[in-house]
Amino acid sequence: MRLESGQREVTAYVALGSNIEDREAYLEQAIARLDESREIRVLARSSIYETEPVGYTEQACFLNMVLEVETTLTALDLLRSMLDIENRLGRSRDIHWGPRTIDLDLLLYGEEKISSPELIVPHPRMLERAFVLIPLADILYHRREASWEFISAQLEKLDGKEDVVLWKKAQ
Ligand code: GSY
Repeated sequence: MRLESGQREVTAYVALGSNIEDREAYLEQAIARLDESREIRVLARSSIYETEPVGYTEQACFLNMVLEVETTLTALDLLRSMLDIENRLGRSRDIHWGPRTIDLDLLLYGEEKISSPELIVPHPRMLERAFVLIPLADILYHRREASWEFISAQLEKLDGKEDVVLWKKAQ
C-alpha cells in the first residue's frame, strides 16, 4: 500500500491491546485495517507480549504490542481512524478499563505535543506502563533510535511493577 502523494508524512506510534479471544486475531485484523488505509502505512511491529491487566485487574490477561506507522493523516484524523477500527472490531465501552476485543492508543505523532479535549499526545500514561514501553523499546532498539535509551531508563523505574512476558517474537 502506498501513501497518498504530495502530503507531509509523519511517523507515529500506536499501541494495541486485546484481552478477548481470539486476541491475536484481533491484533492482526487491526493491523490489516490500519495498513489497508491509503493514508497509513505500517512500517514496523514489535513482538507480542502477554501482560497482566493494569487498572481494573479482575479481567483476563492482555496481548499487547506497538506499531510504527507512517501517515499523511493529521493526528486527529489518525485517532478517528483508530476509533473506527475499534468499533468495527466490536470494541464495547460498557466497563471503563474493562475487557476489550481491541484497544488502539496513539502514543506519539512525530514530535508533536497535542492537548485537546479529544486527544493528548504524547499519550499521558505511556511512561507509566511497561506493557507499552517494552514493545515500544523493541521497535526503537531495532531502529537504533536515541530515544530507546530514554525508554529503557524509564522502564528501569517501573521494574517489577507489571508482569509482561514475551508471547510471540516479531519476525
Ligand atoms: O490501556 C489499554 C487497555 N488496558 C490494558 C492493556 O492494554 N494491557 C494491560 N496489561 N492492562 C490494561 N489495562 C487496560 S485498561
